[in-house]
Amino acid sequence: MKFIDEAKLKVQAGNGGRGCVSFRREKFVPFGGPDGGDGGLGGSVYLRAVEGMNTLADFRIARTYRGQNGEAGSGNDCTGHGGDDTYVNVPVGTVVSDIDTGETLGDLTAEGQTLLAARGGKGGWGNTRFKSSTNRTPRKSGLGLPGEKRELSLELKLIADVGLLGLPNAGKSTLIRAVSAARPKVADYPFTTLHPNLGVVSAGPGRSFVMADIPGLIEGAADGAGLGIRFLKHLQRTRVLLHLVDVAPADPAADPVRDARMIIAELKKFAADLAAKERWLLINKIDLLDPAEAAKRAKDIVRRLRWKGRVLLISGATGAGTDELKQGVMQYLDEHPRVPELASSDAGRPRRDGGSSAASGEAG
Ligand SMILES: Nc1nc2c(ncn2[C@@H]2O[C@H](COP(=O)(O)OP(=O)(O)OP(=O)(O)O)[C@@H](O)[C@H]2O)c(=O)[nH]1
Ligand SMILES: [Mg+2]
Repeated sequence: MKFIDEAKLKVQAGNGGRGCVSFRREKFVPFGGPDGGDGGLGGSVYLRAVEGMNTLADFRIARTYRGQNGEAGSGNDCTGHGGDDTYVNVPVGTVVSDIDTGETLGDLTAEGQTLLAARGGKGGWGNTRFKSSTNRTPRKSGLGLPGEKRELSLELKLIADVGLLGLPNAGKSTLIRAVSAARPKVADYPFTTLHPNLGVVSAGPGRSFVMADIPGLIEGAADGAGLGIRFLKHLQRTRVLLHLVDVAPADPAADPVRDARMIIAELKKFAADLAAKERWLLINKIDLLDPAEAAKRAKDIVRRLRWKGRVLLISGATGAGTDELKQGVMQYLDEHPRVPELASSDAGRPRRDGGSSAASGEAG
């Protein structure tokens, strides 16, 4: 399925039903009085995060999701039936904002989490409600209130624990294939990977984490070169970045240290928070050299980069060093639990100002 991480949609909650004007008419009950019931509540529209959806492709065609209208009230003090709510499924990791105000309404980060996107209109009052000592035969009733209407933008930021970073051909997809069941394409040309892939890495019984493989970065990515930095946002929710460096690049002119610096520079240009994240250096493809030579080159890379963080020598092709990597990452994740970015109570409570009047026009 096509990978899409930005989309727009409209939500329109149901209108409240109108109130009823009716009088009690019954044998032996003269002047029965008003008995018109209230209108029913309009159905609301909710967004709901579901597991197993990894793209916003379903929203490629912008459409309006509507709640059902409430039914009108009726005689004998019967309140109208409320309209059904509508649930729109979105992938876990979807950030929802209101296009008109630019306000972020919520961030659906957990399976089953819901967000009230448009509140249904209240039903109008039936004439029973208008009776008073001076007016015992009110012929008045309320119209239902219109349901809220909004235009929303959705942005998917995949939720992974670990992100892979590196030049095209650094071996990112090969590594995720080696440690998880994800099967992204691997080939010896740049930009084999065109969109992010997620894989679940098992590090022992009942212990696992999610790894994200994204397209390679090249110099000028922050300005749009190659596939640009469009996919870096999918690394923003990770807790560890694994920076892959090819220890023996095929191109003799390539300098792994210069390239690694370039990647770090692009990362900084994209977002400070991403550059400040825990980052480990993975010296990859060590199977191409004999162990002594690989160790020597790795030492040289670390020294020239003045790398202070964790360094691991691995080979995605043979699997060398990947067990240590899995265990190391798992331990780090255990020691650094995820901090919720947005309080989950924010979700499900959209802005109230001007909302229920829903007078805001349907833009664009
Ligand atoms: N010898 C050896 N070759 C590797 C290793 N890892 C990857 N390769 C080769 O390097 C080439 C690129 O590998 P990919 O996994 O597609 O690289 P990538 O980083 O995902 O590249 P993009 O998707 O283009 O960004 C392929 O020909 C792989 O077979 C390794 O550990 N050892
Ligand atoms: Mg790849």
